This record gives sequence, C-alpha cells and structure tokens, in this order.
Amino acid sequence: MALPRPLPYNGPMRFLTAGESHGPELLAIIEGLPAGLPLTEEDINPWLERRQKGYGRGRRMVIEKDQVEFRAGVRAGRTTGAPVALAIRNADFRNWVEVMDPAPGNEPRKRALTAPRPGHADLSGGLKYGHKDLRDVLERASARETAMRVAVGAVAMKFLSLLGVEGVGYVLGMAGVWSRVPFSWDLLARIEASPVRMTDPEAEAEVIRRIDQAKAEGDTLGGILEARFRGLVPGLGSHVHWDRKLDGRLAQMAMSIPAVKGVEIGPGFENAMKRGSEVHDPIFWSPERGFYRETNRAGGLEGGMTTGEELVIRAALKPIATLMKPLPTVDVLTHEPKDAARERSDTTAVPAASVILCALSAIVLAQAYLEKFGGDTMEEIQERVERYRERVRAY
Ligand code: EPS
Repeated sequence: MALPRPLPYNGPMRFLTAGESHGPELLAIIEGLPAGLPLTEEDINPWLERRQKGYGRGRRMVIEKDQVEFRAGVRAGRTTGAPVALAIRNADFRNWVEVMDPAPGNEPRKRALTAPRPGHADLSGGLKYGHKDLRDVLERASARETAMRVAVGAVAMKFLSLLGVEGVGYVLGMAGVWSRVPFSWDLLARIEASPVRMTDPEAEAEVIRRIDQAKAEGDTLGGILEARFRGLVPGLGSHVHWDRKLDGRLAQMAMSIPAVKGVEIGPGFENAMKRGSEVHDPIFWSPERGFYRETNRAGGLEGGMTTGEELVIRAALKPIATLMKPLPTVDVLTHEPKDAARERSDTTAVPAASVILCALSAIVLAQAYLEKFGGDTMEEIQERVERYRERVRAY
C-alpha cells in the first residue's frame, strides 16, 4: 500500500490554498493560529493592494480590486483558535464563467491553450497530468495564486507585529538597472510611494523607461527582490536537523513564488567569492546590548538560526514567460511548429513579487515563532517571547 504523501510542512500554522486564476475565488485555510490575535480585514487588504500595484502590470489588475473575506475562525475582531478560512473573489470570473464551468458540457472547451509557452508550467504540467488543453495547467500555475498567499502572509505579519517584528519588501534592481541608494528603514514611505518599489529615484526613472520599451517590443522583464525583517529574536529555526534550518525553509518559500530562480541570504553570492575574514561578522558584547554585531554580512542567519540582527532574504525573478512577441513552440495537438500562446499578461511583476517575498517570508517566521514559543493564546506567546528576550539579554 502506498504511504500517504506527507505535507511539506506539518508544524503549527499549517495552511493550504485553492483557486484558479479565472475561477470564482481563491481560498485558504490556516490551522494553528493562537486565539486572541486581533484581526480584521483591514489588516490584510493593504497587503493585497500593495501586491496589485507596480509599474508594468497588465489590464487584469484594473479589473481586480482584491479584498479578503473572513469565512471562519474570526469573531469580534479576534481569532478564536479555530481554523481561519479566507476567500478572495476573482472579479474577472464574470468573463470566464463558461470556460471555467466545473460541469461537463463545454467541450470542446473555449479558449483552449495548446501552444505551450517556453518558461511557463504549460508543457511540463501537460505532460505530467495528461492535459491537452493547457489551460488546466496555467489556471493554477498562474501567479494569481500569490494573492491568497499574501493574505495568509498578512495574517502572519499581524502576528509578528505583536511580537515587535517589522518587515518590508522592495526591489534592489530590475530591467538591468541597480538601485544605488542603500536600504534604510527611513525610506519606507519612499518605497511605498515608488511605482517600482525602489529606494533610488534615478534608477526608478530608468526602470520605468525600460518597462515602457519592453512593453512596446512585446517583451518582459525580471529583477532582484529583497525582504527585510527587524525585531526578530535570535534562535528561530535550529541547527539540529536539516529540515529545521530556517534558511532552508525561507529559501523553499521564496522559490515557491512563480518565476523565482535564485535565493540568497544577505549578500550570499558575493560573500562566496571573498575571504572568510571579509565575510563573517565579529561578535561584541556590552552590558546594555548583550551580544551584538556591528556588521550583518550573514543576513541575520547563522547555523540555520536567526542571530537577532536584521534578516535579509534576496530572490531573483526571471522575466515573465508570456511574451506578446512569442517564442517558437510546438502545438500539443498537431505537433506543428507554432508561436507560443499569447495570454493577456504583465510586462513585469517584480515590484509585486517583492511584496510577495516579504509576506511569504513572514509565514515562515510566524511558524518559527510558534514552534519555539507554542501557546494557545496570543497573550501566552507574548509572555513567553518577553521572558526569552530577558534570558537572552542576561546570557
Ligand atoms: C498571470 C497572468 C495575468 C496576471 C496574473 C498572472 O493574468 P491574466 O491572464 O488574467 O491577465 O495579471 O496575475 C494576477 C492575476 C495577479 O493577481 O497577480 C500569469 O499567467 O501568471
């Protein structure tokens, strides 16, 4: 008898999502949140709005105005400890009712996709699941799914904020242009106001020009995202077993964002080409601060555990696979050469992906807090975190 496939993560704050890009709605169930976490839709909606923004998005984002709806687990503005169920409606569904109809009778299906896009899930998904209408693959492979995971991430951010943790996602470089203004927490308002979530206004202007150019030429663009968190306790994650190492878990989450092809913690790749003496962060101690570092080239993680310094996660997002000036492919029905399918899409989603990276990393961090501090109520967890902070200060 085949053994049941284990869930990739089975600790506290498990969650699953469901929903197609053009189906009626996106869904999530989060199990394992403590009771007493203050939570309203207004804790989540600003994250959804942020994820929808960004210069270079397509017409779909004009159709949607993502708003979460609580379906279970929240009463009178607080979690009850029961599973929290979330929904986000797809406004575009009204244009796809017949195509997405679960009942039989619409074959041959309207808007079938048979010319797999190089770089998309279309062909591998079609081979694996036996679909000849690759819409059955793309509807779920679509980055639309990240709307719901950002909603789950916003719940995690709310939980973390009550433990003194802040997080942000922004763009380090895109379209071949690097930001030359280093990140600082004083620049949060600037990042929020930037149409490409960059710290550097000059780089931003050049990026916008390049997005316009790529769009006019039917092409797409990628970039490098960074998420940062401050206020974390040291010792989240663990060195004792491979699947408890926090860097590995953050990397898995980052890689699960569609089109992410590389992840590093802090300047991981740059560090690899240097000497150890230039890379590792000397340790200091003072009665006021306890143990601390003056540099953070480790990006806030050592031995698979947080150091207590800022956590820095970087990810590389490849250019979107749907090209208006398509690449060659082969039709899966006729086996004839063809241009790859052209679906309405974005020129770039790099700014949105930086929001996604932050929200999804927050899920991993919230899980790590729950693993370390347990607790059925928010108050219990807050007390335990405070006691641990005292212990760390006195170490
Ligand atoms: C996507 C294609 C576009 C994007 C979509 C991701 O959707 P559509 O095909 O409906 O125009 O807008 O992103 C979202 C819907 C979203 O919410 O981010 C794709 O193929 O991945």
